[in-house]
Amino acid sequence: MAEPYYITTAIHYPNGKPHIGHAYEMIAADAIARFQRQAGRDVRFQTGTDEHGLKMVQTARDRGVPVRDLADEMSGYFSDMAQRLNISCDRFIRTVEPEHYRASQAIWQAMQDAGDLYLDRYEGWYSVRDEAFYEEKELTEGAGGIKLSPQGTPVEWTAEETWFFRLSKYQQPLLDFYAANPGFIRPESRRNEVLRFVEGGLIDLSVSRTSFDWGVPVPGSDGHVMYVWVDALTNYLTGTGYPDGGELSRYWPAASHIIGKDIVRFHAVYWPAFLMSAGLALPKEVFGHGFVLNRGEKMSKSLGNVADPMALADAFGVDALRYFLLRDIGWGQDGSYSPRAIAMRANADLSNSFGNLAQRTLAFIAKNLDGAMPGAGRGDPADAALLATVGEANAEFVRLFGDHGLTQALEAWMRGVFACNQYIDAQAPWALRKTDPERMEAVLGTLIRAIRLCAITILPVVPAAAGAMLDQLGVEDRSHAALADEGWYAAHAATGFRIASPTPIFPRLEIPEEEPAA
Ligand code: ME8
Repeated sequence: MAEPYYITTAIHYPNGKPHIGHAYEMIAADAIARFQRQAGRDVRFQTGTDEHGLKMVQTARDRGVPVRDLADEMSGYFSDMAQRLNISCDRFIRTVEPEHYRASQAIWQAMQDAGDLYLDRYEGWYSVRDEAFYEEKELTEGAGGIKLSPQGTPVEWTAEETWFFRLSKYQQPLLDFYAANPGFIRPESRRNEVLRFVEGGLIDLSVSRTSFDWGVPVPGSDGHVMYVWVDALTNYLTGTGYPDGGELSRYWPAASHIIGKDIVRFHAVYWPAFLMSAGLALPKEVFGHGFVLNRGEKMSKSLGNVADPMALADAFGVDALRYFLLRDIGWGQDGSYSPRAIAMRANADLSNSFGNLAQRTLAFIAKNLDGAMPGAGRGDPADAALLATVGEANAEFVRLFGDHGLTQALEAWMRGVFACNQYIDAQAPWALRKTDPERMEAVLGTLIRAIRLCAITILPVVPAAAGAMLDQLGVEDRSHAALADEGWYAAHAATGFRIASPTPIFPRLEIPEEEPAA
């Protein structure tokens, strides 16, 4: 049986249309999901929308629409985006689903049965934008004396009777858990932040609200809805059939929660504490990625400086956008994007290097060999040397990508592509056609082998384009195991497969002018 691998993104607030940060998170998680499928794991991949909470209520009020209508409309934009960006999720979850209410009420009940919930009066600071409670000592003062959260969002004083979760009780169990599971919070910098926060002491957490009703009702407590983060985090369990069990329950605990750095505390502190309380297994890993910045500034729906990922996909193509985000924004760090940077990166690596390599080789074979797979010809040590270099580069990709080195993995992959381009220029098969056709066959055969390896390797990042390239080559098995299949070429040639005249896979993009500084 293949090892289950459950990967999730955060579920996104649909209080506005998705921005490039949301696209980034979905794309990265999708690439990892695809990679794990190639590695032979039994992957389950979930994304979705987080539709309750005060922020949704306030946005709906401002727009003068019922909150459910707002949620339905906006959630649709997120699922459309997932489709457009080729996100291979098995489930797009919405927290308004009845099944999710049941799961949230079940975990609540389990925490209550554990004696971890009690009623008390809450008085403290709340940020609607973050949907988070903060302690006085965490706040800073902004312009005009307004108090700001550590995320820089305004906080307001709230006072109401609420349910509390005994978070304080879990301080030591959490610290013990982090110590025993050093890979639980990644990257290292986020782990250190969390350790400092928990070591500083945990106070009990307010987990219900009475001032509005847009949320999951607290079982047996009229007038209370769950604090949005309780229900939001539970989406990961809902997706595995909790509390009923069943076939999907094999996916719990999750292998990886992919989330942004601003919500690490919820995933690495509150979530494992809730799960411990409910007697459930803890996820294996929480990865806090960095932020996509627009000219060095944070983007958010509330700030209104968002980039529309759909427009970028239309302008440059989905695969160019996917490749850029994973290649140019160091995985785990913040990074900036601009339309110009996307086009430059896509042209340099995809069109001019990889695409051009494949196009030149396949078109030449289609034209001069009538598409037949080149024969063995006359080999040369340069051929084996190229295949060794490409093999190592791709093996390095697999090693790095499997351990969250996404950006470095792409650099390693490019080294293989670069070696192919050097080889094709040095061997110049077009010249050999007249002078040494036997040698030409060996060169072209070597290139086909190398291109196949590079295309299989890069498939999780640019699935449509690399998939089309593998179609042109007639490659069926696209798994990691296929990378080690030395017999593929001979077996494929023996089928009589012919390469058709190829259409370019990575169009060269027009480079936009740099936009003037704002
Ligand atoms: O936090 N760059 O939802 P959200 C990269 N509903 N990632 C970004 C980003 C940016 N500029 N802006 C946001 C929520 N993100 C909750 C999550 S999970 C149980 C509930 C990331 O719509 C952000 O870090 O505000 C988060 O991981 C995700 O997008 C959704 O953010």
